[in-house]
Parts: sequence; C-alpha cells; structure tokens
Amino acid sequence: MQKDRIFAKPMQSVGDFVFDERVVEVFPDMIARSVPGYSSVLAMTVELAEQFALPNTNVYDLGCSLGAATLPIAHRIPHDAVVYAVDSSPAMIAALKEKIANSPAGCRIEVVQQDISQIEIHNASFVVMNFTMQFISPNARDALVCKIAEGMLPGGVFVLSEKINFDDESQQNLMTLLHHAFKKAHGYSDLEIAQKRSALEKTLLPETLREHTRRLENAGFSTISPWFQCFNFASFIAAKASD
Ligand code: GEK
Repeated sequence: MQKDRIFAKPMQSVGDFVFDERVVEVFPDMIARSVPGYSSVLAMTVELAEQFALPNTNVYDLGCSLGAATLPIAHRIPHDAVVYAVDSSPAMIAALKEKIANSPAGCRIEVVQQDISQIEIHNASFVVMNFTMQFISPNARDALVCKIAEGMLPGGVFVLSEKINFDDESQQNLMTLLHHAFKKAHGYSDLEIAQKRSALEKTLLPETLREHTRRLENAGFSTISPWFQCFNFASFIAAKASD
C-alpha cells in the first residue's frame, strides 16, 4: 500500500480535491489515516449487509471507491444477490475492475461508473453510502435519499456514513481539533492537514446529524438509528418499514 504524501510539499495554490489516479494510488492509506473509525464502520457495514441482504435482490455500494465494502459484502451475502458498485471517478472504477478481476468471485458484482444521482435503484434489500453524500451537491441530496428509499424493499436497510458538522461553535471547534489530532497521530504534518483541508473546502460539504435525520425521515425511512460516532464522523442505519 502506497503512503499518502499528496499534500506533503508546500503548494503555490491548492486546487480542488479530485479522485484521480494519484489519489487512487494512495487511497487505502489516505482514508485509513484520515477518517477516525473507518475500519470499524467498514467491518460493521459488512456485518449489516450479511444480516439484511436477501436472495434475489440488489445491494448497492454508492461511492464504492476501491471496493473496500463491495468485495467483502459480495462474499457474505446470498450468492444470487447482485452487488452494484457505483462511483463517478474513472480512475477508481478502473482500479476496482482490476481488483475484481484478480480476486476470487463471490456473488455477481456490476461495476458502474456514474454519478449516483443519475442511477436507478430497484429491488434493493441493502444500500450503503460510506462517506460519499458529503461530495454530492447539497441541493441534490433530498432527491437522492428519496430515490434510495423508493428503490428499497420493505424491511430494507440503508447505511449512511458521513463527516458531520455541529451547530454549536465550540463543539465544532473541539471536534475539528480532535480530528486534526487523529491525523497528526497517524503521521500527517500540519502542512498536509492544512493543504488537504483547503483542497476539500468546496468539495466536501458536511451537514449536521439533525439535517441527515430530517432527510432520512422525509424520505420515509421508519427507523433511523445513529449507531457510530467518532469526533466529526458518524454513521446511521435507516430501515424501511416491513409491509
Ligand atoms: C469506502 N465508500 O472506501 N457519484 C458517484 N461517486 C461519487 C460522487 C458522485 N456524485 N461524488 C464522489 N464520488 C468508500 C469511500 S470516498 C470517501 C468513499 C472519501 C465518489 C468518489 O469518486 C470517491 O471514490 C467516493 O465517492 C468517496 O468505503 O474519500 O472521503
């Protein structure tokens, strides 16, 4: 695994963050050292998929990146389910296809390079969107969550994990401080943290837990459970009522 050094040298001007080949090369290291609790969220996502994915249904990994959730899920759910792994980055999708070609098959995986706002969702028993809603334009988020809810079967489960922010300024400052301390403890310098923060300023737009809950409720999910939080990262399980 290559170490993330993308923001290590001083930059004249820091452009917007993009999921290109350079990011793909270091992505597993980058996400593990940047998102507190990433490995726990991933492990629990796979457990939940095993629990809720049903035979002859579809499972969606929205913003699948390199398939960190897709691949283990495909080995743990009924063999006649289909996993749709969707990501808009051509570099991520090319690397994921190569990974799938080199790994033993679980159930069928359809790799789709598309904006998740544009895809159809149907016959879904389990949907995961780990750390990807934050990159969707805020005014497209309501429609996206409604589309997910509508495409899910009764009793289906949607796992949504996100970077979050806080209404209270002192809480926001404390959580940001703790997140930066996490990154420093994992080897990022102050310069790397500052330059990456600037690259993400216009592209990663977090919302509050309250806003996520409101959106999930409005979309018709009947049980909404925040199940994980570490500093400014959180995950929800949203379930659709059984008939
Ligand atoms: C993991 N879930 O390893 N449509 C589709 N994909 C998108 C869009 C979009 N509109 N916008 C961004 N992406 C993964 C980690 S990373 C999180 C997800 C992070 C994709 C983007 O190309 C990238 O692969 C992913 O969402 C976000 O568990 O880097 O913080």
